Amino acid sequence: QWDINTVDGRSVMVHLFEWKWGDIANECETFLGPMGFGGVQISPPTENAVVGDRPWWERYQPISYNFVTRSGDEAALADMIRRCNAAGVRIYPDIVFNHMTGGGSFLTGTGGSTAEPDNKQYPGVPYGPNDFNPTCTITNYNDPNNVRNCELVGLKDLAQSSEYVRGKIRDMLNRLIDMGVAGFRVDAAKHMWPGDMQAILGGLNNLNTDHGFAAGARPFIVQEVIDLGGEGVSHSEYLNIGRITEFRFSAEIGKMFRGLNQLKYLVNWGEGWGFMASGSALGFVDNHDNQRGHGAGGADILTYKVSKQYKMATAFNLAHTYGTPRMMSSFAFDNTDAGPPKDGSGNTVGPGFNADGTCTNGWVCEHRWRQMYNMVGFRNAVAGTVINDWWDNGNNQIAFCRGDKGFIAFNNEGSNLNTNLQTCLSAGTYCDVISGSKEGGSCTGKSVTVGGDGTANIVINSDEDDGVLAIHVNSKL
Ligand code: AAO
Repeated sequence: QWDINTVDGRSVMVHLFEWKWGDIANECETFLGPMGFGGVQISPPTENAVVGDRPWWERYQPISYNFVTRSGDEAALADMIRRCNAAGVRIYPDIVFNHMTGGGSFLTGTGGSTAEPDNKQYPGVPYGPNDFNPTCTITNYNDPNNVRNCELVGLKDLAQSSEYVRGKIRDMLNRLIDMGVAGFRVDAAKHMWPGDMQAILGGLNNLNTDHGFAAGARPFIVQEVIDLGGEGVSHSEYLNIGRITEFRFSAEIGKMFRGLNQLKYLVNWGEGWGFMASGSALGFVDNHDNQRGHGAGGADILTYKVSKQYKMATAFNLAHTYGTPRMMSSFAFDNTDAGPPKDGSGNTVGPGFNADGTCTNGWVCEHRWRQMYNMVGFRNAVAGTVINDWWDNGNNQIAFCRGDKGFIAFNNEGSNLNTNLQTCLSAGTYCDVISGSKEGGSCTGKSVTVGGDGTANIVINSDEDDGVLAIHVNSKL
């Protein structure tokens, strides 16, 4: 439940937030597979309540366990999972089972199911009043009972202690496993009792061998537990269930590359910073909540809007050994409630693509930025190595090797980096995969010449588009 179950040689998950299933299937075949991505976190597949102006967060208001949302119906979901698996890209649905939708006397869902939240009636599952905890509101994050037995922002709180409720949730997850998913993000895990989650998740099927998973493989689990310390619920209560979102990673990496901390302190990034053990953690720069001020992390979180620092932070995440990394891929927004680009009927309008591969129609597609997808290649190339030959200038210029397979340097200072550094690579000329790509036999960006002693002159000027330089065995010219 800690292994992301990627195919050999791949390791990076990208969250294609609010993408439609058909678009993800195409993306797996034409881009993610060829670029070496390991998997995709998808938005919740279960039917949700339709909310007024179609905010993104309506997806977190389940109305039934039918697989029909603005991303597509069950047939499209199954087709996407099959095509992505065939392209070597795994699928991890975001799953909401802490609660059902709140918000009114009568609501209709994206698949036509109805609900009476005020009466706790959800005939589409079906759930009735006895399947929920008594009504109360989460008001005190220091009180685990309040956090787990009361309603998060008015969302009706399911009683996962009930065998009936556990069975309904387990059946829904098993349907997805049988369709070929590789695991799940468990939404609002902090708001459920670990024992109840264990009871539900322990009963899941093994992954479906028809989709290329090893016999006996268990679904990957990443639990959303926001724990920046000092609250009544600790992430440590969830360590035996699966991985956990390390929110301190997101908060601290944001401060770091915003210049509120010095890069030299990254030397012991990870457990050395008091983070949870690497094997328990999912590391991320931003997520769909904190990129827009929801959840935790505040104003220091880096997003696509601060692109130079964001690319540096992402490159660091992908170059580092701590945790399993997840990359965010967004639609552009100013209004923090705004849902994905839509047509006059409220249907999601998926991305189009420019000649250079970047996205149109209001989609940011960070994962299609050269600096991002080339770091996926870097991470795949250095798999199995450790971090060695750390260098820093005492401030905000750092560099390190990944065994004899890769080398990366960062400059977050107002002055240039221009130094001879040990790259740990064999002699030759390498293409910096940040400023360009290796195409045919040549490099569209900066070239780095490594001498027989492994050293090279590394230059990152402070006025360059990117404050990072990365070379690896597969970028040798
Ligand atoms: C919407 C409306 C509501 C309405 C509701 C029902 O916005 O006004 O009442 O519908 O009709 C998403 C949106 C919500 C939305 C919801 C349902 O974010 O705005 O409500 O869909 O449509 C907590 C949870 C965490 C949750 C996070 C947003 O612990 O699980 O809030 N994230 C997930 C999803 C998220 C989704 C849901 C859960 C619900 O990723 O997209 O909500 O399915 C503290 C606690 C955190 C807590 C935050 C925010 O954090 O520690 O656990 O997160 O507060 O309440 C510093 C502290 C940090 C603190 C933070 C904020 O950073 O260090 O600990 O400040 O105070």
